[in-house]
Amino acid sequence: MQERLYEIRKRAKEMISSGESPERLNEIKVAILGKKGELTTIMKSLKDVAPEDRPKVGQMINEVRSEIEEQLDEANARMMAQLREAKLKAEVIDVTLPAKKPAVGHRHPNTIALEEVERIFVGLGYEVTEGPEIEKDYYNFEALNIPADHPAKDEQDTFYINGEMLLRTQTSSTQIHAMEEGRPPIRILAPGRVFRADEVDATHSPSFHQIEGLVVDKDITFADLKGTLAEFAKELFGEETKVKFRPHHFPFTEPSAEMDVSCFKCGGKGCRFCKGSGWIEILGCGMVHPRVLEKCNIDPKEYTGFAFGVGLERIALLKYEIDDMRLLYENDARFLNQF
Ligand code: 2U9
Repeated sequence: MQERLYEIRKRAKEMISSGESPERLNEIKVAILGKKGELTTIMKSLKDVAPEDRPKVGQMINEVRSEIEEQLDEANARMMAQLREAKLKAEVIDVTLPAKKPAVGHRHPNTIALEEVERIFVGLGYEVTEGPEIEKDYYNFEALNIPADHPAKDEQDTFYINGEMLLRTQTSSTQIHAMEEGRPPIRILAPGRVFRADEVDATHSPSFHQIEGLVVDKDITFADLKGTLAEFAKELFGEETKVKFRPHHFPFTEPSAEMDVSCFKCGGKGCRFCKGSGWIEILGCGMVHPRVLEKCNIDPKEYTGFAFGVGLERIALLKYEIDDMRLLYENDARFLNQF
């Protein structure tokens, strides 16, 4: 019996040391220590051993069992550690590998131009205000001294929602709200989307953006308008930029003018960019019409003001030398990624 025991111990040792997986170890355990295992069978045959030898043989069987159990546990722990190590190795991240470049978005040229204009006027003490895109006829036309028979009011030019409501055609309506709500001194910039029933082409779109400005205070004169807009042009197009005012007509300003800037491409000599004239038309402006002030309960004898309006897309097209406005609306990444 002793010999059989030693034989089992020897074989168990060999099997355990050559067992290649936790599953195989379990099979070995069942085959030797399990209910029908070899060692259990020996234990059962203890009754055939002479009574005086039984304690010694029993102790021997138990020792062999403990020894095998210990070896199984050790082998199991060793295997688990190896598996853990292999798993960690497989999961290792090489932090020295070059990273993938994330796709970074770009600011739209309109946004860049708007932020630039806002920066200039905020620097001059203006506040940026926004208003609704759907307006009452009153705020878009009547309060701005645009008469009922003015061509701009035609359905060919304006998107009406019903008899009273429309999509604003200029952001001036925002400034009427500001004048109704606040008192002078007023110094505001009103950027926003406007709508006109225009056909799409390289320079027109039914929806575009304007930036308008308004200053109302005591003793505001045309000289303030000229000084402010000359400063704006220098900041936007460069210190050497000259400005020129040409008389014009708007219902909401009197007198009114259009402002040209000296061509920033040729410095005023004349080139393809300025169509040979040396000048580029940039904005409309004027002294706020007394009737507009009156409508907002501001006494035109006490207060005067100036206003201007500029197309945001026009600034973006000029500044970034883009020759077709449609490019600004198509959101083609190949175009936008250049900014
Ligand atoms: C109030 C009173 C007067 C805003 C002004 C212009 C001249 C002008 C155009 C420029 C290109 C519109 O986008 S565009 O087509 N705008 O020429 N806008 S004066 O005058 C105002 C504004 C608010 C209360």
